[in-house]
This record gives sequence, C-alpha cells and structure tokens, in this order.
Amino acid sequence: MDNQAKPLVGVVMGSSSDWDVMQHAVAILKEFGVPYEAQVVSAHRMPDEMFAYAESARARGLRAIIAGAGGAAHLPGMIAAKTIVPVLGVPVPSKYLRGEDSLLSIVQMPKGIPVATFAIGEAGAANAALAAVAMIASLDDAMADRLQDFRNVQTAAAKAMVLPA
Ligand code: RP5
Repeated sequence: MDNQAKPLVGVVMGSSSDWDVMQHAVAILKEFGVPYEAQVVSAHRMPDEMFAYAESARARGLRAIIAGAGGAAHLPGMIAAKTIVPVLGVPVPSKYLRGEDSLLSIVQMPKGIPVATFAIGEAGAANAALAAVAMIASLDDAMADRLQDFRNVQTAAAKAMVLPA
C-alpha cells in the first residue's frame, strides 16, 4: 500500500497482525500529506527481502523508515544495521508480554546503530510518524507550518478541557 508521489517515508511491519497499531502511523502521514509506502517486511520470515528493502531505501529517496514489530522485534534493528536512513522503531503489543518484550528488543541497540524507539502501541506509532514529519519539516517550511498548526490545535484543545463538576 502507498500513496501516489515518490515515498519519503517507509512504514514496515513484521506481520499484517501489526496493522491495527501501525495504521496510526499511516494516518498521521496521510494527515500531513507525506508521501509514504507501507508493507509487511518480516525479519524472521523474509530476511532476504528485509535486507533488500533496507539496502535500497536511501537510493529510493526514503528520509525515514518507521518499523513496527512485536515479540522478538528484530525488524527495526536489522533494518538500521543495513541502512543509514533513520529508523524509528515502534514496539507492537504482544499477546503474552503486552509489548514489553517488543520494547526491550527494539530499544536495546548496541552503540553505533541507533533506532529511535517510541512507546508501545498506538501512541508510539503516531509519534513515530510525527517524528518523521518533523524530520521532513526541518527542510520544508510548508511542512513545518503544518506541524506547528497541529501543535496549536492540541494546545487549544487542552486549554478548553473542562472537568466534571
Ligand atoms: C512479529 O511477530 C510481528 O511483528 C508480530 O508482531 C508478531 C506476531 O506475528 P504473527 O504471528 O501475528 O504473524 O514478527
């Protein structure tokens, strides 16, 4: 799945079962009009394709890769090992350990190969996409304006919050 323009952000996940969480990253990219591609790339079930994806990412113009996985979540780290494109890791909640396994698998990278790691689940997926938007915004004033507007709307909503009497 992808939108029409040449993608700037790649969204990959270990399984279609990760989509419930990862769709929140795609929703943010769509909201900001960021060209993206999204697909399943499994570290364990299709390692050759994972390497090919990572190795071609920079030449294809990707500025960031959002990688989500659950359990033994090796996808973000292994993609980071094969490309200098920034990798934003999203821990997907797992059935038995509720994603704490995913979080630790993604965050504990060895020195030298960074993966920017986000919160477990939906908030992490959305924030990874917002971080990708911020990267693009650093070189794109129109995107920066959109990001500032997004923040302003959040601020206004928080200021308008009223608690029950
Ligand atoms: C990981 O294993 C995937 O990222 C997914 O979170 C988890 C379970 O995958 P399925 O068995 O649901 O395909 O590689």
